[in-house]
Amino acid sequence: MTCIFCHIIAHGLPAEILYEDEDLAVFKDINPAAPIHLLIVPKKHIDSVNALDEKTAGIFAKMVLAAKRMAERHGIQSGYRLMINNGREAGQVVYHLHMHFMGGWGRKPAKG
Ligand code: DGP
Repeated sequence: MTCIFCHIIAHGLPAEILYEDEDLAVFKDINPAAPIHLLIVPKKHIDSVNALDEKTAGIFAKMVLAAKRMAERHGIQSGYRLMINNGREAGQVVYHLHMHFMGGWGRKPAKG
């Protein structure tokens, strides 16, 4: 298994996993670009949006619903950003489909 996200999903590599079901895992991005930066990742290995087809595209709706749940859990329904990099020119680095969930800009930083 060479895919880093497959390793995380299989609990073979550490990650802060916030949510998991039979189809998806959600874990914190190791290099956050927002106060809350999560990755919403299908458990089945799919390289990218380019690799989706009629049979597998249903996962996309589940990813968006997971994002909605994460926004509710973090209390940031007022604003969050969902982003998918597809392909090298767009900056995709990890070739296991994932949606970036970013938000929390309006939150006060924790004290201490
Ligand atoms: P992208 O450019 O869309 O392929 O984004 C890949 C993201 O994955 C990037 O923001 C950093 C994150 N990432 C890479 N390796 C790891 C890792 O081992 N653990 C975690 N939690 N995130 C990772």
